[in-house]
Amino acid sequence: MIDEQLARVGSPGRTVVMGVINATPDSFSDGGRFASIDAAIAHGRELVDQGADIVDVGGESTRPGAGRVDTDEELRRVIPIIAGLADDGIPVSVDTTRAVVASAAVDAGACVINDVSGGLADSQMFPAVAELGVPIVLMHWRAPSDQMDTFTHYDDVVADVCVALAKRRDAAVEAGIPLDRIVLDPGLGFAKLAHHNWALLHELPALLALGRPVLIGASRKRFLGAALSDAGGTARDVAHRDAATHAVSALAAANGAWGVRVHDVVGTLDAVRVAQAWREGGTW
Ligand code: PMM
Repeated sequence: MIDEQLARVGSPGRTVVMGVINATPDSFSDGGRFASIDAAIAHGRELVDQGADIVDVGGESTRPGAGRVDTDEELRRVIPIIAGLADDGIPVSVDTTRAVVASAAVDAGACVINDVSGGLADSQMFPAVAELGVPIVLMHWRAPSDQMDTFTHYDDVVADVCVALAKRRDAAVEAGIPLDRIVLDPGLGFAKLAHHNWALLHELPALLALGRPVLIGASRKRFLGAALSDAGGTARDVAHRDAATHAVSALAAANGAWGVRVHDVVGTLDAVRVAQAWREGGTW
């Protein structure tokens, strides 16, 4: 079952396309904060014009090795962008591991919390989200970004991730978040080597068997670059990974993913629409 609020985002009759807005220092490096906020809001509108169902706004980089930003800075980065997009009626999720940021984001108009730590980074996250009454994405996470590359040992990555996600799902329910407001995400690239990511994609049905919608975030990630290495073994650079991202989105959609989190919406929307037509097999 899908909660009414999640259904607002999540029932376009195909896999949901979540467009990414990273309000991180790189995006603030040119021309000052206000210009960047305006640019981020404009980019969010563009993603929706291109067909994104929801825009995910994050103010803290989660790339491997990244350090933390303080709470006030995270709030300064994301809240004006969320408010600007929500004022336009755009569904917005906030990519945060902090309960206070989640609460401020919902006050500013966000309608989904995307917590890459699955509630582990902040013990107040689940109680806050239970109170806020919004859906939450629980991603598989083992350690903060500056440590996660040392947490890549799994006995059986698919089984281990499923068990860990089931625990987070149950802990969220225990804290008062209704089961039908929970989305699960295997956390591709988070404390995972390339072969772990592929195993998780290959075994998407095992994740779906946890009984909740599944979000897949593969967009432009390192493991795609590695899969597209040239004859000399050099990985494909990040600027040329969108076709691979589209392929993953199509396959994820064809295999039952609820949503895909991507930077490039245009090609992704085509991919998930093709997957949907394929799944339906001409029965419309
Ligand atoms: N990946 C990143 C950030 N947030 N959220 C979810 N739910 N799933 C993900 O896979 C995910 C995420 C890191 O990717 P980026 O730096 O390219 O945004």
